[in-house]
Amino acid sequence: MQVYMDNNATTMVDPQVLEAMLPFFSETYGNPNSLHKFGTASHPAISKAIDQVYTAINAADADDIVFTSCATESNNWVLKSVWIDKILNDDKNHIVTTEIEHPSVLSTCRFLEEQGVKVTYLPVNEQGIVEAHTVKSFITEKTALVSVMWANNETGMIFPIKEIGDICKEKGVLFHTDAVQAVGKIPVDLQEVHVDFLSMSAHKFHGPKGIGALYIKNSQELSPLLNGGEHMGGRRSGTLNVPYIVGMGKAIEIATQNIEAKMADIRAKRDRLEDALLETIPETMTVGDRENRTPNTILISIRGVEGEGMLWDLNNGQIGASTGSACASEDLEANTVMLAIGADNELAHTGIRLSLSRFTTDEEVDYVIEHFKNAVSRLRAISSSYAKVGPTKGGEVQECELHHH
Ligand code: 7TS
Repeated sequence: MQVYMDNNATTMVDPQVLEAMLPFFSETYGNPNSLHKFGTASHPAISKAIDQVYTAINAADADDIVFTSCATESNNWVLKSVWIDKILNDDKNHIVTTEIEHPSVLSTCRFLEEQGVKVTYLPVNEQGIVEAHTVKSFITEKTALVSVMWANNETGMIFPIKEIGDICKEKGVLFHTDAVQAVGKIPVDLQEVHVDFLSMSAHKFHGPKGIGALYIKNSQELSPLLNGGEHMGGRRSGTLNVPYIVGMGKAIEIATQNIEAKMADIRAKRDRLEDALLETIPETMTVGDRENRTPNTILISIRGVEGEGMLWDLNNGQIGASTGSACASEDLEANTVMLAIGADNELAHTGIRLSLSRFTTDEEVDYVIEHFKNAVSRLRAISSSYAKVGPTKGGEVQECELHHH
């Protein structure tokens, strides 16, 4: 048995999505900008995909959606273009974000700091989120943009986006949210929530990699990141990737259809897995209230067990998991989100992220529970830090600064 439990890193392409994409490689392959039939033949499929995307997030208008190559591009676009439009060409100089954004936001902010922009990185509370009043207290006259993720990739914790959106609207500050981990996992309704810019990525909801989108409220002014041949109305140049656009449309439609039922199903499996691990393995804890987490995510910490050792053991057992985000897993650093929420350095080296999908089965959950328990026993038996400290409280789950169940 092989079990993929790393769906926050990427997901498998749904076979129905692949099927929808296939005709657009070698049959309907014309450049949509061409005036002949080969080109125009793809127009209905592109329009349909745009409709599928804007409907899925309940945006007001098809014109509010622009396809990009990935969420990294969408995030770079918003941050760099707000810098150009509002900071270089206006009198603002400040961006508010959080300490635990994805690197595509954080490293862009660091780049902007080198250009002289002031950036506030808000710390998260012990639940791993930033509260709306904290955001409010850091907005000044000079603030051009607030950028706060909808849900965190490592913990699954959901940020108070509605409240933050209301504050930004009231203060007249642009609001961007990286909703990569929210779209397709939890309801995202842009009639309920005020957002100026929202980033998303198809490969997180069973679409292909290398295609994303940016929602731009009321298709407002935002300088292009890529200048070129006036594709997408000049907002994002580059020949449209028709098969991937079609795939993204199909994927978001499927992911958001009956989302409540899909969520309940994944949540039931996730909770069963989480309960089993917490109940049967002493001194483990998970980060953040379940009710306020995306229903597929667990970030579990196992005292005395290095995350990398655990990943290696799981990998030997044909289980794919992560210590945090795959983007950062090449360096053996402590989990930054766990540090941010107040874990000590030792605990922050023990985080394992398990992320399920709608394709995860009960048999897979059973297999992971069994293998996980055995892996922890094996690794604790050879762990110097665990031997030194030893099981505390006679093997009871230990109280500590992190939340546990
Ligand atoms: N934003 C968030 C919140 C993400 O989780 C990711 C990918 C991205 C942006 C980048 O998206 P892309 O379309 O450019 O690929 N996150 C992860 C992860 O958690 N583990 O591997 C990749």
